[in-house]
Amino acid sequence: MTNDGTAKDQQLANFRVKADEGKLTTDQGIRVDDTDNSLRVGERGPSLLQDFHLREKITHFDHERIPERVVHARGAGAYGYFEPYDDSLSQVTKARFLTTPGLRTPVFVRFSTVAGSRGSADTVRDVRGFATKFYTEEGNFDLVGNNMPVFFIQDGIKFPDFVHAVKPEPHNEIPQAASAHDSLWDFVQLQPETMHMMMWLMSDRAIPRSYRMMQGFGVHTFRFVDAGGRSTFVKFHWRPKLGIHSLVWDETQKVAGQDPDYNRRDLWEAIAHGDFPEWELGVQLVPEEDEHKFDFDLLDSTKIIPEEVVPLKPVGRMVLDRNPNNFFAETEQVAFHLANVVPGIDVTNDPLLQARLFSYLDTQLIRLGGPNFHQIPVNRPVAPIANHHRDGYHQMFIHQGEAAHHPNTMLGGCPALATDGSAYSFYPQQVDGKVIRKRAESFNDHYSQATLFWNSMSVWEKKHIIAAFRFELGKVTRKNIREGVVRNLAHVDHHLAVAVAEGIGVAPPQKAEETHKNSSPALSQATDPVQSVATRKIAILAADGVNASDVIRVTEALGGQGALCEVLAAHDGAVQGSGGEPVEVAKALTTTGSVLYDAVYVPGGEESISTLAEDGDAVHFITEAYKHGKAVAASGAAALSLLERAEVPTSGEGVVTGEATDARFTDAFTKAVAAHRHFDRDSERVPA
Ligand code: HDD
Repeated sequence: MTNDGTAKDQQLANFRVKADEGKLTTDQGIRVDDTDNSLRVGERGPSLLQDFHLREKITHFDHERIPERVVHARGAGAYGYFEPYDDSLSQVTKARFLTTPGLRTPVFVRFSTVAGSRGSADTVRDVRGFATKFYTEEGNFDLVGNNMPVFFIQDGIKFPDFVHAVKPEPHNEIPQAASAHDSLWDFVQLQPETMHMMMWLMSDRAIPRSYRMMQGFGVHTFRFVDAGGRSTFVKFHWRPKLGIHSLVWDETQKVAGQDPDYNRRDLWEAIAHGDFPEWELGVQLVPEEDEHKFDFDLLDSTKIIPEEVVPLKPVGRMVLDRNPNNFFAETEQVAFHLANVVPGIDVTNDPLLQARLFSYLDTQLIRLGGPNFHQIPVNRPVAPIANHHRDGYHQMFIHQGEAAHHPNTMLGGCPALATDGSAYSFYPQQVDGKVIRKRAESFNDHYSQATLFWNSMSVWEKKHIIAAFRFELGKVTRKNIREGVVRNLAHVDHHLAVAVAEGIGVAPPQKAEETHKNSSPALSQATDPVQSVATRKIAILAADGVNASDVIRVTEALGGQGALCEVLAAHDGAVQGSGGEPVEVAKALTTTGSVLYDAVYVPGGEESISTLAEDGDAVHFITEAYKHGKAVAASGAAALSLLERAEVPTSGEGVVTGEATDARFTDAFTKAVAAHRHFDRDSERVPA
C-alpha cells in the first residue's frame, strides 16, 4: 500500500458497510421479514422471550452510548493529507513525513470545544481543540493541540482541578458549555498562572467564525531529533489559508439558538462543496544550546515564543478533503494520544506534557472499553503492526502461531527487533536531580506575557476583551471572586483592570502597577488579515418586483470569487422579478437569520423594497448584520430608504450603495465582504 494520501482510505474501505442494499437480517445474518411487531401469544397477548430479533434489537440499542470525552466532548472531524514543501527540515529531524518532498501523508483532524457536553452548541466562548492524526509510514503521529498557543496551567496535576472548575458546577450541572460562572473564576483568581490564557479566552479567538479560519498550536515545546541524534526544540503552528476570523459575542449567542451545529455544519458543507480547507504548518526552532536564552522557560506551557523573537518557518501544508462516512465510527471513536510520536519527534520535560502522556491512553481505556482501541479503523496506523500483545476486549485480529512471547525460537524469533536503525529511540537527555515536588523559579512570571498579549491588541480587540471580562465576571455571584480577578488584572494592565472593575461594580485598582510596553504584532487578528470572499455567505433580500439583473450581477461577481450567495424572501419557492421572470429563493426568512451570513445585499426594485420595508424579519436582518460589523450593500434610491428604516447609515465603513450594480459597485462590495468585519462602527447604539 503506498502512502499517497489514499493509503488510509484503502484501509478504511475494508470496513465500510453499505446501507442501501441487501435484505434485513439479525446480527447473526438471519433474514427478518417483520421488524415492527414483537412475537406474542395472540394479537393482544404477552411478548415472548424467545423473540431473538426483539431481544437483540433492544439490547443493541440499550448499549449504543459510550462515555463522552471528559473534555472536548463535542467535535467534528475530517480526513485529508499533509505534504511538506521541501526537505529543509531534514537538518533538524529525521521524521520522513516532514522531510520527503511530494510525500502525502493521510491525516484525520478533529476540532472540538472543551467544556460543553456532546450536545452543546458550537459557538460558545471556549478554547477549540485542533487534534491531527498523521498516518505516517513510520507509524501514527498525533499533534493534539488547541487554537490558542498557551494553556491555563503549568503542571498536569492541576488539570482535574481546572476542568472541575470550568465544567458545570457539581450541585446542579449549570451552566452548560460556559465559563461565566463562579467556580471557574474562583480557580482563576487563586491561580494567576491562568492569566495569560484567560486573556486569549476573553479575546475573539474563543469565538471563531469557522474551524477553517482558526490557527492551531501544539502548545508545548517538543523536540526534533535529526539522523545524527542532535536535538532541536520545536513549537508547531497551523495557519489557516482563509485567515483568522471570529464572530462577535452577541452573534454567537444567537447562532447557538438558530444553528447550534454552526461550526460543524460549516466544516462539513465546505468539504462537501469542494472548498477544501487548508492550513500551513510552521515551526519555531530553538537550538538545544539556546534553551536558557529566553526570559521565560521553554518548558512552561503558559508562555509563547513571540514570532518576532523566533520567526515561524513554513514547512508544509495540510488539506482536509473528505468527510467521514459515519460520525460515531470515525469522529467519536478517534483516539488521540500525545505519546504517539514517530522517529525524529520527541517530548520534553514540560510538566503539563508529561501528565498528558499518561492521561490520553488512560482515558481511551474507559471511553472505548479496552486495550484494543487502536484496532478501530480510524485509529489504525497504515504502518504494519506486529507484536505479542494479545486478547482483551474487542480483539479484532486473529493472531496466528503457537507462541506469543519474546524471545522465542518457535516463531523463528519473530517479530524481529528493529535493530536496523528504523526503530524509535528516545533522545538520550542527561537528567540529574533530587526527587522533589516543586515548581521551577523560571515558571514564576504569570503576567508579562498576558501584558504582551494585551499590548498587541488593536482598539477593537481590546474593546471586545473588556466586554468579555465584564460579561463573564458579571455572571459571577460572589463579590470576593470578582475582586480577586480584578486584582490579578491590575498586574496585566491598569486600564484593563479599571475598565473591567467599573463594569462589574467592584473598586478599581487605585494605583497603576508597573507593566512593560512590549508588543507582538503577530498576536493580533487585525495584523495583515487575509482578505478573501471565498466561502463567505451572502444574503440577498428579495420580494416580488426585485431587479433580477441586480441579483444576477452580484451573484456572478461575488460567486465568481467563491462566495455563496443566497436569495432570501418571506417564503420559499420563487419571487417574481420586475420583468416577470422568476428569481429562485434559497431560504425563507423565517428559517434563517442575519447571524448565519457574512454580509447582506438589498437589490433594487421599488415594489420589492417596499414589501421588505413592511417585513420586520427583513428590516431586523439588515439592522443586525450592520450591528455585527458585516458588509451591507444596497442598490437604487428605494433601497436607501430601507437602510434608513433599518437604522443603518447609507454610507460609511462596509456600507456600499449605488444606483447601478456596475463593476465599481460589485468591487466595493467584494472588498467590504473580504474585510470580514467593520468594527469601527458605532454599533453599540444599534438596537438588534
Ligand atoms: Fe487534553 C482531550 C488538547 C491538556 C487530558 N485534549 C483533548 C483534545 C484536545 C486536547 C484537542 C481532544 C482530542 C480529540 O479530539 O479526541 N489538552 C489539549 C491541549 C492541552 C491539553 C492543547 C495543553 C497544552 N489534556 C491536557 C492535560 C490533560 C489532558 C494537562 C491531563 C493531564 N485531554 C485530556 C483527556 C482527553 C483530552 C482527558 C479527553 C478525551 C481524550 O483525551 O481523548 O485525556
